[in-house]
Amino acid sequence: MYAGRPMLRREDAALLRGDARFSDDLGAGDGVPVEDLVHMVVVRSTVAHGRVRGIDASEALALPGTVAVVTGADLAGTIGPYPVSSRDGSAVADAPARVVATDTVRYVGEPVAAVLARSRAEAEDAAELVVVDYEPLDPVVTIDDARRAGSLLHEGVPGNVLVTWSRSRGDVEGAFRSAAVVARCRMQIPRLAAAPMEVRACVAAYDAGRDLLTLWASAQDPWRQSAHLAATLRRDEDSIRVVIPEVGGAFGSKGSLAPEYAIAAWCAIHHGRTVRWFEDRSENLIAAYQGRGMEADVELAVGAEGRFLALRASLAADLGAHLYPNTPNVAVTTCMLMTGCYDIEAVDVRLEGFATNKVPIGPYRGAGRPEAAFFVERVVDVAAARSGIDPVELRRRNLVASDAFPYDNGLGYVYDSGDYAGALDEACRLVDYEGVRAEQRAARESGRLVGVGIANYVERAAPGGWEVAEARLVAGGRVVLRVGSSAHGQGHETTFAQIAADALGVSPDDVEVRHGDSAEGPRGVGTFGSRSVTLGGSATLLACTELLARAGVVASSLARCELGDLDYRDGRWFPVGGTGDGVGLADVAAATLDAGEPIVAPARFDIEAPVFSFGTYGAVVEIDPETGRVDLRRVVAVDDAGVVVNPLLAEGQVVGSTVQGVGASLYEEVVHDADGQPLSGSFVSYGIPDAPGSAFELRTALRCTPSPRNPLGAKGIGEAGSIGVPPAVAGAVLDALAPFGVEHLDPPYSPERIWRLVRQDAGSAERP
Ligand code: MCN
Repeated sequence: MYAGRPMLRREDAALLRGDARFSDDLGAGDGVPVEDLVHMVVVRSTVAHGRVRGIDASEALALPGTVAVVTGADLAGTIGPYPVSSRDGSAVADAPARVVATDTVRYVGEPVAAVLARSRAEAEDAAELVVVDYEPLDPVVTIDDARRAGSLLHEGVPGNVLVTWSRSRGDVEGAFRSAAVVARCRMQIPRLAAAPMEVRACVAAYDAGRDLLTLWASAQDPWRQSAHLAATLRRDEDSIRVVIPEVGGAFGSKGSLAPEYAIAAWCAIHHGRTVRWFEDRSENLIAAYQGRGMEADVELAVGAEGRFLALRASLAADLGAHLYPNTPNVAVTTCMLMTGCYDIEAVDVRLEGFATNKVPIGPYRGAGRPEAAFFVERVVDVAAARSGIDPVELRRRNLVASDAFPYDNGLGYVYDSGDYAGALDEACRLVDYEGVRAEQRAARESGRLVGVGIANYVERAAPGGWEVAEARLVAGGRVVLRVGSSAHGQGHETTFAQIAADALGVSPDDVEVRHGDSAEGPRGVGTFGSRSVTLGGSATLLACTELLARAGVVASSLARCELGDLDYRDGRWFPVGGTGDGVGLADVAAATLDAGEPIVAPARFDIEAPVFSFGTYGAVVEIDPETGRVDLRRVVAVDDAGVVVNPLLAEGQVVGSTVQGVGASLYEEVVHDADGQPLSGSFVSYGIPDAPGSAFELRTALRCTPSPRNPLGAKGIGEAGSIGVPPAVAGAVLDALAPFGVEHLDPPYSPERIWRLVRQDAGSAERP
């Protein structure tokens, strides 16, 4: 068996040698027509809310290098809005994102025009000379601004409410009336930027003779790019080819088509030139869709024995200027996970998603689940403090029991399988819970602030219903596997080859994995929501099983016997009990290729419902009361993703997502001023963890509770740390600050935020 082995990534050699090709590296050798290539720079709104009175491009056009300036007026009529769907019972207003602003701009950074020029430098110079005349409108910057509705972003969207969702089960009011303790917590999670190492980049070319648009793009998969291109450019998907080269990280932020890619594609078609675009870091931080940005008011009713009787939550999301295809889904996912890992009979959850004058929200690693885990785990910590029950003990008393699956959480999800108590116990052991508590008692006596936090999470993984794979037997008995999932750092080529090798009884080296070209292989769904192994891996298993069945029929005819008289081992069929060389996959390949009837086995795997990964995270911190600096000493990550195909890569996913979770906890926050101007447009003002900031001790463990919903028994793990870390670190920080009587503090836990809190409290303590 290759599944279960910690195999090294076959992808790494090219990356480490610098041979990998990213979107901005592509040239003639990659099939890009470069003879008539132009560079594009996007002119962006400098105001958060305003009317476009006019655009003067005359000076830009007068520069010798300028090829064209296109504005909303040029695009109007030939470019449409994004398709937006409502899911899981949400009500969604009619405010789809546009590719380019025409009359009104709704966020700083929104594209208003684009310049094409011979070189990037000339395009940048020309873009500076495009003069846009704005009539300023009142900006709606915060959720409170949106609620007040003094200024409306969209005609026909009263109260700036873009999305609503609600669901309840049981007697919530009665449970609160009979509660021994009620915990209430009001929380805010700031917007975050995905900040992938490679920013967004694309090349668009148009072959007028074949009416074929080709887009090479840094994106998570070709399928959503081509679907969104078809919708926005009003073209048939058959006349679009999307190729995804190597991608330097996406973390959810390259799922929907970037408006800039659509503009580049439009320019390629209408100007007959190959168009190259890439953004700089500031554009990425300002104009790529962002994540999180939610507020919550959560109450938990706790009975006399420490049992959770009911949870009531009112959530508000800062969705930004308009809706990308998956903007509504993120906040709805949060709502649907608001009971977390706990068995809570009565529940009531409501959501309002507001339009604000900021770049739209979309998925960012975790996409709705970090918000839910944070909101639930924080209110549980507050309940523990108010009821005087140890936070671990309170959690243990309320977990969904291992024999209660499938478990209906009352909010629209049915969890498939779990051993929540097992994960909690292991995390407590790894974090040395009792030892840290003892250290904390001693530390407090000498004025040191040590804290430990424990947080459970459950994660809806593998959404989207289905995925495809196609296995093809090629010369030499090798197998080419085309998968609908498209890796952008996860290591699918290694992992899927392991699954295929087991199904085919060959070595992973005999399997070549291909993905990322919409012109090749069956149409798939893509990579997001930690779905690829569960869905794409299962489709791979089905395709390879089918290939082997068809190859066996050919092998039996080559061996001139019944298939039942053959044994299959290591890529060869042998007569049962017989000796000799038998017939190999290579012989079958030769025979079928000679006959012009290659064996091609496509498969589609449909899943009845998503799978639910889970785990427990722990964190230990020490806070310097003089400076407010949080020293993150230890993080423990106990994750259960069912059957894991490659434990090395799965652990890599945990490490990466943990560091991102630490960023969300300690450093990261998109900030706007009162006019809606972004103040975090560079890595100077938007902090992400650096090497010293990632030097905490990390202890990981993978547990295995198989999912009954797919033949591999797998669940997703690609987002685990982003979900589990923030509530664990929050718990540890607030635990350290317990002597100051603080129940809750919003992230990020910057030195300034903590220093202010400690000082305030010290001040009040000194007052008579
Ligand atoms: N794996 C496994 N067994 C399982 C589950 C996962 O061995 N049961 C391993 C496999 O090696 C697989 C990897 O973990 O390649 C991730 O698999 P999975 O959990 O199925 O998630 P996806 O492949 O669908 O990846 C999506 C997920 C998401 S949603 C984000 S966001 C994310 C992430 O993956 N963005 C990433 N990881 C990233 N890693 C990199 N380097 N770059 C990103 O942009």
